[in-house]
Amino acid sequence: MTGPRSTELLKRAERLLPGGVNSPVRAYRAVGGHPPFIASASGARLTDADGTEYVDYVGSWGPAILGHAHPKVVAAVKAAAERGLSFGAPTELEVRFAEAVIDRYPSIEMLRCVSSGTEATMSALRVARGFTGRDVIVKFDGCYHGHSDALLVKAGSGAATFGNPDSGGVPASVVENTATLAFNDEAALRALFRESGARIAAVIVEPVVGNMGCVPPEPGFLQTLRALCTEAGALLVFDEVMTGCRLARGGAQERFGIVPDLTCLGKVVGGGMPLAVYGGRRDVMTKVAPLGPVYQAGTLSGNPVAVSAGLATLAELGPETYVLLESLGARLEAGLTAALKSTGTAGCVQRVGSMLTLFFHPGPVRSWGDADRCDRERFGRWHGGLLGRGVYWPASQFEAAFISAAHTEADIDATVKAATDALK
Ligand code: HOZ
Repeated sequence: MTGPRSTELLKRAERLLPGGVNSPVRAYRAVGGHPPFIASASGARLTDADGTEYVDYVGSWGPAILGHAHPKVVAAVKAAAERGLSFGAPTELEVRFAEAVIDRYPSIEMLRCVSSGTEATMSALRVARGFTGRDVIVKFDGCYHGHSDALLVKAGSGAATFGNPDSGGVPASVVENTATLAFNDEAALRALFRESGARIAAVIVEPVVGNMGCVPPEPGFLQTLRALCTEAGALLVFDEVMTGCRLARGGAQERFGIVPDLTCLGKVVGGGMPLAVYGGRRDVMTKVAPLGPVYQAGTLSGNPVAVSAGLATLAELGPETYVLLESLGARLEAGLTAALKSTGTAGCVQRVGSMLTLFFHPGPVRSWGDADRCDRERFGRWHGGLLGRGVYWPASQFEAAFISAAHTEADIDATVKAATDALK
């Protein structure tokens, strides 16, 4: 039950905003109940408009890796804001930010800042098409790469949550060059490359899927993908908007030892501000205007306040942060797995580092075909039980939960207790 102030705000919001929200996964229609309206956040905790406090596992859908309102990030943002909010001109901060990203991602030789993950993936694919002179892009069912037209095909995240994996309003002609495959299906991948490899501009993939819940790649899958792309002259695009700087300092590509041609980053690199990145091989990125013919632009791209938040966040993410995130993640995974067992619930917990999902499916969940068979109704009841016990969990079976460096072992243990009680 949300409090009276959130309920009143939702009523006002529903008259003004579709579903009362500015992004569909924030609405609680897939889980029942109403979303609490958030008034403030600090560390691992959110406080809603009624003063109720929650331990947060959404983390703004990924950016809050240090916890909310980290003092150093807030100080950097304040200092930047006092120097001016936006110039629409180059700044030293952008150069330092690009250096910081490239230092973490050896596969990125040049990058462009944009304002959202959607822009990053859309632009990366435009560059891939411009570079290769080919039209076909390949994505995997249940992966979500933002809401640009060509990528809203068999999409995960909110699109899957609300039953619109192929969105309305997208002309068939726009998606006729988007091919889709099941994630982790190596045989289908090989077959597609055998038939159409010479027509493929790029394959875009979440190396660890977060947008159908957390689904890791099976051993060898990413390696096969890399080899097939290289052989066919197609570009491999890693969408690391969720995994970037989260699963390791250099993201999933460092963790799995794969070198993509292009990478998309967002969320963590923006430190909670609207900032994302696409970048990669120099010979590919020099096709971007003004060096090359592929056009892409943005008034707020590389915004100084956003870049300051990103730089301050990256500076705080040392090796010890990843050790901490791994151990907190393992603790939550073990606790939730025990909760499923002790309550006799058919479910499984899948985790990579600090990304995790409890699926109401006996598991393993290897692809969208598996995820789609989860017990959504059971997830909704569990979600409501968590919320009532002060745990703010993603309001969709098909979104990963995130742990931050501000969570403590005591938070995790209290969450496991709440999760167990909510399963009973
Ligand atoms: N892109 C985020 C991860 N699925 C969700 C945020 C949103 O769509 O609002």
